[in-house]
Amino acid sequence: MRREWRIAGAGAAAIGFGVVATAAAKDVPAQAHGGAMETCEGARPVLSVGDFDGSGVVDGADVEELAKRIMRRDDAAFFDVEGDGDVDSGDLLKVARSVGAKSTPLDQEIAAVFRVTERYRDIHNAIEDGFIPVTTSFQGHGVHWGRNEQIDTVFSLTRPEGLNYSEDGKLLAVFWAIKPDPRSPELPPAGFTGEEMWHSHQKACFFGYNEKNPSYDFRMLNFQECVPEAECPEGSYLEKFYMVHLWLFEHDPCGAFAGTNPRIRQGVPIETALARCPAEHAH
Ligand SMILES: [Ca+2]
Ligand SMILES: [Ca+2]
Repeated sequence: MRREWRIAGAGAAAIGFGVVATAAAKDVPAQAHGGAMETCEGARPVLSVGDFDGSGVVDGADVEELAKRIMRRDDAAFFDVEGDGDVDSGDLLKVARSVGAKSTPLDQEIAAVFRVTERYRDIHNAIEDGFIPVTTSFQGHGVHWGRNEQIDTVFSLTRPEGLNYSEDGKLLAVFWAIKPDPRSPELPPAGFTGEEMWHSHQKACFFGYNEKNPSYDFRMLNFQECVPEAECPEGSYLEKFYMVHLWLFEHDPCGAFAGTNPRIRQGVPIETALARCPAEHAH
């Protein structure tokens, strides 16, 4: 288990991330409008009420937890019940006023995901659990990290397939990637309760992905859709998969399950992943 820790802790990768982050943030113009980087307005909190522990109701424990987070200057979008991009006294007031309010099944599912993924805010824990970078850094996404194993047709709420990190290793989101069920390949997985937010990727090639000898440098990786299987290195090709993000850590003004996050400006334009697709292909 310590093998991968050693790679991550070796210094080169971690220092490299920081350098790239600075350069990319300066040099790459932000795409503020249209396409994958649309601008969104209005408050869209992750949770409908501040039942952070998923007990079913907003209670004193939730107020106390939020107060602690504010003291620690924790900025996880999960705690931003106002959905305005900050975790502050406004959120605390809102939660304190809503004590007694019941959370939805979706709120409780999201809280369960937060409980199991918060430890990945330390990227070394992700590496220890077998996550490796699988794409380069994309605007609106960051770097996708996946578990070093084959994805399957099963949605597991508390065992997500992947994590989105910024170029300098800040956890942004959690994602699930699921192969189509052969019995109903045109339908996305059932997933969360009462949400339709899956998108699909076709003929996807993860260039540079090497399950046995992974690279921890996202700059060595690329991801493209609409690639003929014969042109994709063995073990790096997926005919089709469904995917959904959950922006638990980096506030997404387009919603907790939005396909992209306009606040993530660093990285290459996501459109480059679709360069080989027919023009009508929508991300
Ligand atoms: Ca609670
Ligand atoms: Ca807030």
